[in-house]
Amino acid sequence: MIKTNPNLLNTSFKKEVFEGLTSFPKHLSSKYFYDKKGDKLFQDIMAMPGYYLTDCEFQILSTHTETIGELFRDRENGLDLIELGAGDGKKTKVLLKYMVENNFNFTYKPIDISENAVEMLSSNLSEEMPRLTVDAEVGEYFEVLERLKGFNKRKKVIMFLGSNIGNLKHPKAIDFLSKLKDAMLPEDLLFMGFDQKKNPQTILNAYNDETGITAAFNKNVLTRINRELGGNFQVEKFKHWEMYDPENGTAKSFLVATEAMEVTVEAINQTVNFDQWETIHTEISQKYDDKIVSWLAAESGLEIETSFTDEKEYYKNYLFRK
Ligand code: AVI
Repeated sequence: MIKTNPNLLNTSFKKEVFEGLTSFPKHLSSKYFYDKKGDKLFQDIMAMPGYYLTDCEFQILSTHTETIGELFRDRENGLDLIELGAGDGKKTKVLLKYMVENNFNFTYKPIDISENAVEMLSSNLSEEMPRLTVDAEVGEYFEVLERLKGFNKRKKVIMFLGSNIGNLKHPKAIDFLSKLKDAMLPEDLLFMGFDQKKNPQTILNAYNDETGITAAFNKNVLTRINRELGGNFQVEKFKHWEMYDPENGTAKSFLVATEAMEVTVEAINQTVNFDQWETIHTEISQKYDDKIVSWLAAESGLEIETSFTDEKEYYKNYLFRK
């Protein structure tokens, strides 16, 4: 059984779309990329050769499975392995398999904002790993964090992979990490992926593929507004634009209006005007180095216990304690 919070999404979607489209400059949150179509597009992104993040993290988890697994283990009372933003769980399965085969006493608790992703993962896991205990939940991270506090009966290991933290600006990331810290006990662990700074061209290529998958993913927020909030965006009149600032490590995605237009969104009772070349900022994908991660950890009251990287040192997984 998957638990869903009924008052999720629709009201906050409406509110945030109103706020974002009536601001200057305009913005929309990337968390609204993810509906059924957006989930599928993100799967396709993860399979693109240029989107190196997935392969790098998969390589880290596959190379260091035993070391990571044994750091997680509690032989006395077992543990709850809580994964935020679990997605399709492809990378986590390597660890789960090790833990099941080595008789860990644990429950896997995947949490994702996408009901569709959580359902697919749960049914897939029950087929692939029938001995695994899965207790899945649909929810937004910040709201789920509150509930994590009630989870204090045995060791918790919280996982947040995919450099999902990179979709938050630093102040929000610190807020998020601080809330995770508040939900943790001294024996609990936090295991997170952080995409690293690297050749700016490699980063730009990852977010600007020639096949147009990332563009379609970015534009999916407009398609959702059309369908769910009665909008009439002419999606093809927007151009996906990516930029990367190597100084601060921030990649930014935009939708740029290729001509002046008027868009109506019924649910928010608004007609929104676009000048030609006006932008909607939709996503940040922050890139890190050890200094930035240490700073984020210190600001949030966390300590880095250890870290793991891939062959090319494109990506790192850090293990934190409070
Ligand atoms: C989910 N998140 C970490 C991805 C990223 O790299 O920022 C989303 C994404 N956006 C474009 N490509 C992938």
